[in-house]
Amino acid sequence: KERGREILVGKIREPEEISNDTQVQQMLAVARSRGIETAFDRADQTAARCPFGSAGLCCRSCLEGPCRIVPNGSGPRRGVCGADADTLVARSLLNTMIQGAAGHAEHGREVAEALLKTAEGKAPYVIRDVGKLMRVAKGLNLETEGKSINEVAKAVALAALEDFQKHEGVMNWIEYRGHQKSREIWDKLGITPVNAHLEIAKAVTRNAMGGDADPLNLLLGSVTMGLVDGYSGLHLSSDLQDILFGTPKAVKFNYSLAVLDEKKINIAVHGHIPLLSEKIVEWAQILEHKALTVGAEGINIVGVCCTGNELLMRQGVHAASSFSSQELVIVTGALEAMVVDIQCIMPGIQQVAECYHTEIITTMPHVKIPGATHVNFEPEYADDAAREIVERAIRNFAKRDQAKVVIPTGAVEAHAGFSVEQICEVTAKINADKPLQPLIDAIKDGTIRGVAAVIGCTNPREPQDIGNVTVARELLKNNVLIVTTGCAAHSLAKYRLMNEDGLEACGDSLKAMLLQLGQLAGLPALPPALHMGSCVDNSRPLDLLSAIADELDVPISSLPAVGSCPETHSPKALTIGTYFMAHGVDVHVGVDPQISGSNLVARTLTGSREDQGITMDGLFGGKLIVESDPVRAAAILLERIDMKREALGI
Ligand code: XCC
Ligand code: SF4
Repeated sequence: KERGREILVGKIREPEEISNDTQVQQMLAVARSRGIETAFDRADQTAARCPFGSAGLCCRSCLEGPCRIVPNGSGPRRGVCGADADTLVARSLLNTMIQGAAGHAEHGREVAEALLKTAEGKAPYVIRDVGKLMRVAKGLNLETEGKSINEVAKAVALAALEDFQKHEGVMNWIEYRGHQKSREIWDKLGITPVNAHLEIAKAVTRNAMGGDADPLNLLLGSVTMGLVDGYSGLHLSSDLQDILFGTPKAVKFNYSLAVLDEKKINIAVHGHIPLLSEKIVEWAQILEHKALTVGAEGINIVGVCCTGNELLMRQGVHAASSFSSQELVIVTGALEAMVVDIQCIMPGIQQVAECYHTEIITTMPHVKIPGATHVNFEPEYADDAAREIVERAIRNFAKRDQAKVVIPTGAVEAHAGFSVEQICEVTAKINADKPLQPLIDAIKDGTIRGVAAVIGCTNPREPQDIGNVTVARELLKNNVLIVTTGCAAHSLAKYRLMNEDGLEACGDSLKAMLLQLGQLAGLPALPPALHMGSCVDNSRPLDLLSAIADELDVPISSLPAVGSCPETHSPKALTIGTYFMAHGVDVHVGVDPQISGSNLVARTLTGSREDQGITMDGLFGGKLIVESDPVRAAAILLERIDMKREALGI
């Protein structure tokens, strides 16, 4: 069997090739010694990837297919229906965008439902940030005068839900948050979304056999998906989650697999939506006394992926793992339950859990895993679900096999919670009337050369953290301010770019600024990488850029700002990237976006405004940069930053 496996598999990577993180290496070795397979092993087993699919040249849109075509070779140049490589690649990209946009839109909608039920007194949540509620309501032009908190919250929730139902006009959240100068371009192109569900349905139908065959038109469809993602997903979710759970403020947390506590009952919360996990934190406190009765010293909640980010941003809950190493949290042998909601949940966690006492608990009716326990989550019964989950974890403690427990040591302390509101609270200590002015001045005089959002995931095929950390360090060295979200933020926390140790990575002027601002914030320094939250919180960097652009009265595309997604695995990251590009922000992707089968598609996305033909850069002022080498990628991003500085005359 082993020999057969070698032939199929090719090269099995050593733990040191898979991750730089010694804890991940250690746990991977433990997993392998126990015969437990993880995503890293499966990435090796499936290393030989289909050349058609990788290039975007495999079409499964109808039952005449699948059609696999070879535009420049000896094989067929068109599918049975006559679709050529440009159409196929543009369609397959749009397919990816639909997945991303739908995922985030559904996240937004679920939070909106929860807010509505809260406002109607049907769900056991409270409005934690009334100030933000009022600001959002005003931004949406809703009446607040003489209304109760719940009345305003209900109006905001209904305005949010309308973004999934409107039959004409423009999404409320675009009217509210969309940057005017970008909006003009979208309106002129006729790509501004009306409502999320309508646009997603339209995109699905245009992508079907016999639908849209024009590659450029399909690419504009992808941009619409970017806007759906950005406004009905990111902005809407961040706004409503801030209203329900509080707008993040500077907070400390620990990062690494070492945050699991051998003496306590450990519960990992994993996925994206904080609706249930916030309740689990609450119930873990309420039921702490029960943990003592089974011989544990308490209950320890740890975060994985973006549910982890949501909890660490607002509650300082420690984070254990990013996406690619999620299974290793179970391999510690000390995890009583892993509770999952939606997105980025590997089905493989169940196989690993079966080697331990860990109970995998799914919670959403549309996200289940065979073999896992399902405790259904509805906002109305959030307390019941959270209570049941915590009680299950407490019961599971007795089944833990202490002989199997291996928890690495040494967690990194990190600072997070940098919402735009928090950043402005700090800079307002320099300029109370215009809180953004100190940042703008620093950008103008070159203290800050540019701003980069290092975002996205970790990917089991890529050496873990290396791309994310290298891009960030290269940019910091050159005085580029880093904001970060998602699993990329986990990488940066792990490598000490979220505490004052990371100052050594910064250029002199950036370092001086972080020290100055840090003191105003009551910290030794602001961390070099400002953690803005989960993936839906990619609304926050855009809000920051929007506000800066407004102050300067320029389009966002004029700002020396870039995005970088060095290690992504997720369609959602491509959709977020497209949303950034639609605002004129260049976006780097470090993994293959599977568009190489069409020169036209690749050129349109990656070409410059000076190039012939239509390009993203020419239309929106931001383009896609595909580069797998993180050092080279950072150099290209710096060039683009300098180009924009020069055009701005700063
Ligand atoms: Fe998923 Fe958001 Fe990517 Fe992490 S960063 S792997 S999308 S959890 Ni969103
Ligand atoms: Fe083949 Fe065209 Fe059908 Fe795609 S839509 S599978 S290219 S016939």
